[in-house]
Amino acid sequence: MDHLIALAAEKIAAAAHPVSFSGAGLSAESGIATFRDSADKDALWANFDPQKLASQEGFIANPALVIEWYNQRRKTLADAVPNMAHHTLAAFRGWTHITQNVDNLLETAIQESGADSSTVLHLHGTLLEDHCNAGCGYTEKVDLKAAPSLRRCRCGDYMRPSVVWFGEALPELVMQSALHQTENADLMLVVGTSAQVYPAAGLIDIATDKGADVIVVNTEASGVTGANIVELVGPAGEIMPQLLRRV
Ligand code: BJW
Ligand code: ZN
Repeated sequence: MDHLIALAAEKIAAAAHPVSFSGAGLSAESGIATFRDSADKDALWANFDPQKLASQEGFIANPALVIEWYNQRRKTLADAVPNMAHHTLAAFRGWTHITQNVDNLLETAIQESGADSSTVLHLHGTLLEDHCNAGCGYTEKVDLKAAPSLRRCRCGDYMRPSVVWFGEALPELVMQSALHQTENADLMLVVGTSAQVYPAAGLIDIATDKGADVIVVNTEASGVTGANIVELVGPAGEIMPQLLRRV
């Protein structure tokens, strides 16, 4: 493992346009449940049906249930703090951070380090905001500790979390920016994602296909090999600080 960390650190130090691409595993050590980590007994999709809770059909069938489920997750997030993996990404100054996560822990870590957190691109939206389900354009910031129950927008339709459900398009400008950054990247650090959900996971394919170095940090080995891929197996909160020390 030590030689792999050294190799990955060498690649990071040499990169001119590095980006990170993260998923739920990045926030797992902050107490935020993953979706489909087989080692995580609290993994969300092991205990809840994604079609009922993270789809337009599910919301229409039982909007109050969906809002209450998101509000529970918001309460957990309100008490969570960034872990060493977030702090390590924050220390990589000048990077673009593409994330599938709907929490704000990476921004918090970046702000705590004194840097500008607008470099974080949220492909699947955020728990910190609601918008009108009819798409009238109305949005509201949400207090994580006191998120409102099911309520209506001023246009009459329901308000909902500003996250991307299955079957919905990713925010267009964010996706465009992530694509642009990935196409220009010479290194992608992939942290804590099962890379099963598209189009987000397609960014890893783009980076790999164009010959960028790809460093994967995950508790489970993916088995993917290639000349440009370095896989670091273990908890991100332990591996990432080791990487940083070597860069
Ligand atoms: C650690 C660790 C530690 C643990 N350290 N590592 C068939 C084939 C291909 C595609 C499709 C298909 N059928 C349907 C689709 C499309 C669908 C899709 O990809 N489905 C797949 C599941 C098959 N995609 C969509 O529907 C997307 N939209 C779309 O395609 O739109 C088309 C369209 C175009 C134009 C107009 C209209 C429509 C939208 C996808 C939205 C995903 N939404 C969610 C929920 C967000 C809201 C919420 O939070 O509730 O996003 S689902 C969930 O998965 C969430 C995540 O961001 C996303 C990715 O999960 P992630 O982050 O990878 O987490 P896990 O749990 O899967 O993995 C964690 C990893 O961490 C594991 O590998 C662990 O080992 C590791 N780990 N602890 C390091 N400490
Ligand atoms: Zn509205």
